[in-house]
Amino acid sequence: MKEPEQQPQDDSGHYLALCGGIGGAKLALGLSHQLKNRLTVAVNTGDDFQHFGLYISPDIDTVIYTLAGKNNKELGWGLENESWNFHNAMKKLGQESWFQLGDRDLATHITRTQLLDDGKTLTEATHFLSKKFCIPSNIIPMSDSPVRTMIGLKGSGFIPFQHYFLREKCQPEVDRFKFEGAELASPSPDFVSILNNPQLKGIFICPSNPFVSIDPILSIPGLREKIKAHPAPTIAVTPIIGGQSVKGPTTKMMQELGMEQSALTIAQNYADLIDGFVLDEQDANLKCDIQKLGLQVKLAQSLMQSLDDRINLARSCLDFSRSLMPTNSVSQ
Ligand code: FO1
Repeated sequence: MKEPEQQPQDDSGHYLALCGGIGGAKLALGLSHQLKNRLTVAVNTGDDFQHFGLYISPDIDTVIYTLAGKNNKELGWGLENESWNFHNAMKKLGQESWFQLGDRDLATHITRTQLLDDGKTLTEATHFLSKKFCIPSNIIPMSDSPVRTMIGLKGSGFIPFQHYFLREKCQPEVDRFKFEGAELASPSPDFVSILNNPQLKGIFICPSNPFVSIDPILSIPGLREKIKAHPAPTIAVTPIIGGQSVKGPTTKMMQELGMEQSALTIAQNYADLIDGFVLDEQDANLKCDIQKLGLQVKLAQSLMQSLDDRINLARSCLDFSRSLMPTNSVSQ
């Protein structure tokens, strides 16, 4: 007989996770497993762009596919059991091939583009796709307005995120970032309502790249202040273990920006926003320095290789969050 699923002790209250792509989505999956419809995942849309006339929202796709258990486990992005006939046919026609669109994945982009062309918002399109993938948690874009992450190259100008990330394979040296359109953007409607919901019991910053996954979310006017002022604990989970990013260019960027490549730098980056920091057990030697920033620290096994790892880290985060909740607002 299947073991009954272990539930968090406190089964009321809602939680919010701020999330980028692959690394963040792993924790979002663990949280979704525990919280189901009591979780809202606000996703970075700074990577969004148009390709072959289609609106692509890479981090939303990664979060939807991951929470549906249908992500491509080898690639980390895209759908499982993918085929590449469209991509190969386009290549034969001499089309750009640095950004691969799988045959099954294409259905997502065509559907999203159609919904947007029909006048739906990105929130509505994301909701439609999440429901089709039977996801119980609420996945929302950070904003319905365009905010585009632009990467500043050393000694040169800015290029769009996907050009840096895939076409240039993160090779150029970076020295600044900007989030085009942020000043005119507002948080998506569900983002505003969850932050105004008295049932919101905890906010998590997933282990995503702080510069190009979380900062675009926090660049939306008023959000940082709203999160800061919220009584629910805000907890960041380290994307760095033993001085290395688990995936992606986080530590390469830190080095190019002249920052020490450690979890301590990440904690310093978020210090004015968060109450607690989840540090990998391997980095226990940094605990005191992070506490000196005025933060509570939880040591955890933060490398998420299996589904159990994702669920265990989510449980640690939820326990930590509950322990930081002001006593008079712990839900019954
Ligand atoms: N990542 C890659 O490494 N190569 C690709 O060709 C690629 C295509 C792609 C298509 C749709 C999609 O939703 C995501 C895709 N990604 C691809 C992932 C994505 O570009 C990045 O992982 C994120 O933007 C960074 O979080």
